[in-house]
Amino acid sequence: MLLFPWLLVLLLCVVRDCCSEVKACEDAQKTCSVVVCGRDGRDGPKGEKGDPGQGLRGLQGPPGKLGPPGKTGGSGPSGSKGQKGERGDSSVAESKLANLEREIRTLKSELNSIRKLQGFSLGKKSGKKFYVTNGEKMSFAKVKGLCAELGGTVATPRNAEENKAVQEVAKDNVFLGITDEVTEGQFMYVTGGRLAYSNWKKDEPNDYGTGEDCVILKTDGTWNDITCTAAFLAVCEFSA
Ligand code: MAN
Ligand code: CA
Ligand code: CA
Repeated sequence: MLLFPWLLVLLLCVVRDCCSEVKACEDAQKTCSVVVCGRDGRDGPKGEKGDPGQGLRGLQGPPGKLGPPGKTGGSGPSGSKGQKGERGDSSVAESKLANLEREIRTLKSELNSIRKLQGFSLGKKSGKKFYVTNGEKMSFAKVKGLCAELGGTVATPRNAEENKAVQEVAKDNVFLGITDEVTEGQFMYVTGGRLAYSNWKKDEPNDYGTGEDCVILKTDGTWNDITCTAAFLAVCEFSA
């Protein structure tokens, strides 16, 4: 009979342990998807990977290096139309312009008449040179300057016909646009180029005395080399 109370105590202990394990197992089932309960059971299979933790993230690193420039984008849409500008004084400018145009037309017409009259008075012929004199005598340098000022050159006959034309314009000895100033004995046109025609008087050119580098057309139509500083008639040449 003494054995009975001990067995009873042992039985109570087993029941209590069993109940506490069942309680723990029930708690675990609330948080875990798979819980294998049982006393001294084997380890269950590995659970699925959990969601990322909620712990503190590391500090943000420094910004990376600048990337290569991107491609130029297409042009954007055109902007909206601007406001209407203030009224200009174009009407004033337009009337001034119209007046100037009228004046230019009148001047052109007058210039044309003057040119015709001048050509007529000089016996100007189309495609031919014409020669003009002011009747004054001066050094070769002055003749050259005067003719250039008038938009012409010093009279330079390049054939017998032109030589005759200069002779008729001038009733005195005339400087021609020919010198041997560059190379002694080698007469050239002052406008450039070697002599293509000449009408030297007998025994000329002779570079007489201290030297003669300019040329005159004498009244008889022949040429003589003469000093450039002497004064002779100025005759200028223009292309018709
Ligand atoms: C003067 C000048 C010279 C010319 C001789 C001719 O001295 O006109 O240029 O050569 O006469 O005798
Ligand atoms: Ca000479
Ligand atoms: Ca001479």
